[in-house]
Amino acid sequence: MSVSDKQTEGGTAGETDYDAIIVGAGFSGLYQLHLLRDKLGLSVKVIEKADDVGGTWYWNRYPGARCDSESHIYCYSFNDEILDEWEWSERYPEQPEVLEYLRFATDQLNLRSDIEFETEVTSAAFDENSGTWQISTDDGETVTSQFFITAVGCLSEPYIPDFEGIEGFKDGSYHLDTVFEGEAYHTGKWPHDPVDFEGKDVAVIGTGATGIQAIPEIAKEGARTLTIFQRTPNYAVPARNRPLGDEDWEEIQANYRKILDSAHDSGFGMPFSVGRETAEDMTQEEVEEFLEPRWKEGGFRLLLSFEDLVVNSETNEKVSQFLRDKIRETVEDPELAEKLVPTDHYYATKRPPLHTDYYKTYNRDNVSLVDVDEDPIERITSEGLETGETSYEFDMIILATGFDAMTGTLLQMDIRGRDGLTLDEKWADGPLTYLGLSVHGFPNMFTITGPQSPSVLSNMPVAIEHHVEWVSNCIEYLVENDVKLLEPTKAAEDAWTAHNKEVADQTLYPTADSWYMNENIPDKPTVFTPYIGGVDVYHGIITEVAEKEYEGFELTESINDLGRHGDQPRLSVMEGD
Ligand code: N01
Repeated sequence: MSVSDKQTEGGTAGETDYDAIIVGAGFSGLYQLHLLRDKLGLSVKVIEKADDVGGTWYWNRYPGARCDSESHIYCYSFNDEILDEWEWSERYPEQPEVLEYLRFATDQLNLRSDIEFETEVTSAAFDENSGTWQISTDDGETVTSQFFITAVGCLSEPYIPDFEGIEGFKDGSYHLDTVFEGEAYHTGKWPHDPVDFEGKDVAVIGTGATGIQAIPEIAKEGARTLTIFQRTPNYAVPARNRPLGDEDWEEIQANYRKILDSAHDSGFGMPFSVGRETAEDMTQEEVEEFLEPRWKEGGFRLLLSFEDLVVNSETNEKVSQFLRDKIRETVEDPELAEKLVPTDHYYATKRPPLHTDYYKTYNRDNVSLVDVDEDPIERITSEGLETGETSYEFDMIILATGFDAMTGTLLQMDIRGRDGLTLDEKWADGPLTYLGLSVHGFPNMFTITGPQSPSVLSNMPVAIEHHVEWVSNCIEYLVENDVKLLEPTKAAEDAWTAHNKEVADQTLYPTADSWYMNENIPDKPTVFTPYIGGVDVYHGIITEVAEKEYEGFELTESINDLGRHGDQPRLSVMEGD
C-alpha cells in the first residue's frame, strides 16, 4: 500500500503532490526512485539540475576523469540483470563509461519518466501545520511531498577560490566569469563540447585527485606548455589501469555475488583484504619489501596494507616514506622531485589519489610546476594570473580546486525545518545529524550519503546502497504503521555527533588540512565530516537502529500532533527519551 493510499484513507488525503521528492539523479537518486516507486508503490519525483542522469559523472568530464574504484565493484549490486548484462571495458572505468552505465541502469529500470530534468531546487521548507515538505524550483513551481530525500552527492558544489578577478560561473554556462581574456574552466563543471588544448599555454591550479588525473592528459593532448600551480603535494599511487578481457570477466562473473558481498561487509566498501596488522615492528626495508607487490598491483590495495595505517603514526610514516621515495625515483629533476614530495601530512589523511603517469608527466619538456604555498595566487588578470611576486600569461586557466564538500550542495538549497530554522543555521558549527541520514528539526528528511556517514570513505555505490535501502525500509515501516512523521531526537543527534568526533579523534585524519576536515573552504568550521568507523560497522549500527524500530527517532502517529511539538503525546521509540 502506498503512502498516497494511506493518506486517502486516513488524514492528509491528496494533500501532497508526491509521497516523496528526491533531489538528484545520480547513483543514489536513481536507486531511491526505483525502490520507493517500484517496491513500495509510492508516487515519487526526482528533481535533477542536469539534462540527463549521472550526477557527478555528468558534470566531471575533464580529460582523464576516471573512477578510482575498480569498475566491477563500482556498480549497483541489487539487480542481477544489470550485473549480468553490463561488462566494464577497463579495470577503472572512464567517465563516459560510468555515465553510459547509469543511463543503461536508468533505462533498464524505466526511471526517466519520473525525473524532472533541467530543474533546480531553490528551497525546501517543512510546513509544521500540514507536516509536509514544500519544494520550490527555479522554474517557479512549488510541489509538496511527505518525504524529502537529498541524493545530491558529496562533491557536487565546485569550489572557486576567492581570487580577485573571478566571479563564479557565467550564467548558464560552463565558462568561468573572469577578467581573463582566454578560456577558464573548473573541472567540476567541464564543458560538454571538446576543449582544444592544441598549441595553447595552459595553467592548472590544484593537485588533488582531479588535477592528478587531468594533468597527464592535458600535457599529452597538445598543450604547448602546461604550468601546474601546486599548493600542497599529494601521495598519488599508480592505478595500473588496463583493459578487462573475457578471462577477467569470466572470473568476475563466477564469483560476483561473493565479491560484492565481501565489498559490502568491508571497512571501505572494497573487497580487498588487509595485509598486516601493523608496521611498527618492521624495519623500513621490510616494509618496502612488503609494499612492493601491492604497489605493483596498483590502486587502493596499498591503502589496506596495514590495519593501523590511519591510526598509528609509526606505521603511516613508514608507508609514507616508501611513497616519497617512489616519487623521487620517477621525477628526473631532483629539485622538482622534492617539490612534489609531500611532507605536511600522513598518507591517506587526505583522500589518496590514484594516477596514471602523473609523476612522469613532470619529465616532459612542456610541463612545469609552480609552488604557490609560500607565494599564493592572488588574482586572475586579463592575460593570466598573478601570485604575490610573479605574473604569468596563459591561453587557458583550469581550476582543479575541488568542492565545497559534504555539506556545500545541501546548504545551497535553502532547506528549512521546524520554526523556519535553516540547515545553514543548524550547521553553523559543523554538521549535526543522526546517523548521517537525518537531522533533528527536519522531520521526514533523509540525506543519502550525508555528512557523518561513511560516504566518501567508502567505495560510493556500497555506501549508497546501504543508505537507499535503509531509507526505503524505513518509509515502508512508517507507512505500514501509520506513522506520519519521523524525526531524530536531539539526544540521538548529539550522541551520534559526539561518536563521530570520538572515532575521528582516534585516527590521524584530523592532523591534515583536508576537505574531510572542511579545511579547503575558508570560514567553514573545522570538523571531520564523514564517519570513519567503517562501512561494515556503520551498516551494523543503522541496521540495528531499524531492528529496534527506529531507536533514536521520534515517530508521530497523528497529523493532529503536528505543529505542537513537545506538548502533544507522541509515539516515541527511543528508550528513556
Ligand atoms: O579537489 P581537492 P579534487 N591556490 O580538494 C588546490 C573525488 N574525486 O577535485 O591541497 C592554490 O582534493 C588544493 O590545494 P591544497 C575525490 O574524493 C574522485 O582534486 O588545499 N591551490 C588541492 O591541491 C577527491 O578527493 C575521483 O593545498 C588551491 C586542489 O586545489 C575529491 O573528488 C576523481 C587553492 C583541490 O583538491 C576532490 O578532488 C577525482 C588556491 N587558492 C576526484 N585552493 C574518482 O575517482 C585549492 N587549491 C571518482
